[in-house]
Amino acid sequence: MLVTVLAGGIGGSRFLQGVRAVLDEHAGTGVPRPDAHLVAVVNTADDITLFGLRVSPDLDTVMYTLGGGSDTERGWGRSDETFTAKAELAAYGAQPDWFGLGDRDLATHILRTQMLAAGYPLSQVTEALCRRWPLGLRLLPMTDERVETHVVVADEEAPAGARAIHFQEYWVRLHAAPAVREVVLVGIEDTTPAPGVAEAIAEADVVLLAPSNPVVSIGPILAVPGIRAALHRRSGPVVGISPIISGSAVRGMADKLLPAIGVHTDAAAVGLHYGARSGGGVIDGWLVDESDAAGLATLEAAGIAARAVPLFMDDTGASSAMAAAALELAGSVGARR
Ligand code: FO1
Repeated sequence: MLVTVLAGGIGGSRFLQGVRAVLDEHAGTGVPRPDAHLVAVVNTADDITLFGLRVSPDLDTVMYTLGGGSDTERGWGRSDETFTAKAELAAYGAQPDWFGLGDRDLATHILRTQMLAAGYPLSQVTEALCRRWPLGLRLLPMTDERVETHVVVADEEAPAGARAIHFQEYWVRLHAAPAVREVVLVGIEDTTPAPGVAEAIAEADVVLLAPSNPVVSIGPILAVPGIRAALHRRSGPVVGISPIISGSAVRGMADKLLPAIGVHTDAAAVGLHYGARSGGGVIDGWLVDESDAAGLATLEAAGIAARAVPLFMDDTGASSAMAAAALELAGSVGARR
């Protein structure tokens, strides 16, 4: 059974751990499923160049989390991390000093930058880095081409009263506090799906949209020319999981930026935003938390099969149960006519 998951970083990684656990064994028997394959197509629009190094936060978060090398408390970066190099850079007054570049993490960025400079595409760099980490899944960047999410925030001093900043500055330095006028995916129109992505979407028995940020994690993946069409064309089901529980984000700041695209911070509203495949959207099914069951009728009326299940991912057991519920919903939606 092949499952392809479109995912962002932290929320996506927790969900992928659940999907991997469910695919690794027939429900609870402990017997590994030999035919199970899992592919993660991960957002790269968070990527940033710092001190000449190319950093891919979502790819690294999935790689470290699924590979067992992440700091589970922070949710990003390496376990047993130190920040000596970061402190040294700050001592020189070097900017930016607001992004947590860990000493262990630097090894990943140095190798990625070296391989990119040698001409290897991001997908081959990712494949090489993943050889160190036993992921139990295939990790694909959504595209090999460069794309960056920038957000436009109000700024009295700026000429138009607004300025564009890199997503990481908005997310990390400004803690997603400023009101965002617009989210811009710089370069997205010149991207193509990375090798293996279109096939992973076409051939999967099930495609899942992880409970990641719909604007800055799932949104960029859907915006890569060709990926929406691949989702439309596939015969098997596409099922999404709401990143919003009773009006707020499950983890991190998945609710942030929804106002910038005019979507209410509500589980059903996000499902309607993705839209039913029968109506030109990208999903057939949508999982909401039990506390959001009131939205089920609206989703069904829009052609989206909807279920209300516990969606709080406080441990791998919880995310396994969510993954199982998503696969079950996919089974009941079945192949499109
Ligand atoms: N997130 C933070 O809130 N603060 C940081 O200093 C930070 C550093 C960082 C370094 C490497 C990396 O791979 C991720 C890092 N993140 C940090 C997380 C990252 O900004 C976000 O998780 C994603 O970009 C959004 O999903």
